Amino acid sequence: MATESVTDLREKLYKSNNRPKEFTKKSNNKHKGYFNRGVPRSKYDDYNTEEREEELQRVKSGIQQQKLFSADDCSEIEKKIDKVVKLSDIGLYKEHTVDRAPLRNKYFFGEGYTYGSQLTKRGPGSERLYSKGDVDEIPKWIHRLVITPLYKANVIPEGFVNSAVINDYKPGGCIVSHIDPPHIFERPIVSVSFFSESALSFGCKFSFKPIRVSKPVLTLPMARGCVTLLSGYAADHITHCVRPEDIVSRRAVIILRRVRDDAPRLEPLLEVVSPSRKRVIMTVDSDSDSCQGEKNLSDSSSDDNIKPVKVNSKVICLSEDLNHKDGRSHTTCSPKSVKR
Ligand SMILES: O=C(O)CCC(=O)C(=O)O
Repeated sequence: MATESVTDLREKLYKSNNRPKEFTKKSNNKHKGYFNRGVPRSKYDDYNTEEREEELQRVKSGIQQQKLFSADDCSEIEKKIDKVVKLSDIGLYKEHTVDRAPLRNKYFFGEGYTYGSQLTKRGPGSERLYSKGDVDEIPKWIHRLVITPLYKANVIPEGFVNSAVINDYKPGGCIVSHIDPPHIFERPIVSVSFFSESALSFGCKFSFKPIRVSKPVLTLPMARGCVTLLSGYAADHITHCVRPEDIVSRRAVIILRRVRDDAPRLEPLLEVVSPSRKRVIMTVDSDSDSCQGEKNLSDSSSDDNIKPVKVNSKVICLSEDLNHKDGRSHTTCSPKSVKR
């Protein structure tokens, strides 16, 4: 299949906007919506001026910004971010620490969680924290260079942060509209921007192929070295996003949050080698309340506390038969799994 080499979503936007009329028309008939030239409409587009203004004030009431990090501070932190990228490139982080996408990479420290297409059951409220230890710890430099200055400036209480995420965007990268899951994260949501100025937009609707974003209720500038706090209405009642057109050169953000004590969590996985040399990946059922509504398939197991699982839609329960006649090891995939 011929692939178009497009590394920047802004280029895609430009190309689709400048398609010859006839081609666009024809394509519209054949592939309804694919070459839709109109931006999507959000519910806010139906608001009158007064309603829009009221909405804007509600959003603004939940936003605080402060320029806390100097250009020198930023340079030092940016070097550390580059180091994180290098460590990731040579594979030194745990699997769930790093989430790669073509135009943005995410690095989860302290806590990580399932979201978006990683979810077997999709949608808000389905997000789950990974098991303790499934992502790398918050690097010391994040504590020293970012978190400590924040509590010294009374932005957050000492000990508040237990999750730090670095988003590293290439030009034209984006994050679609979302609300940080309230069952996972306390408020406020704190972020600090690096490398270049960008913007956080509120109340946008996205459409795809080509990517399009509706008119925001608010586009909040995110300057290099600027701290942004979202709480109340801005965090809980309106979505936020980063539009592709607002990342014009490399930008990174460090998002500092507190995971709730009662946030739902996936159970830890254990790899167990049984005496019969069957290799299976199992969970320790340490808290039966965390499996509410799940069909317990461990009944036939000799150990009620362990059961095979399916993670992120992939069957990972393997049975390794080492006794083939040809002497080679064969790995077969057997669907002995339960859905999370
Ligand atoms: O890049 C930003 O400033 C916001 C990112 C964000 O909202 C997220 O990763 O959840």
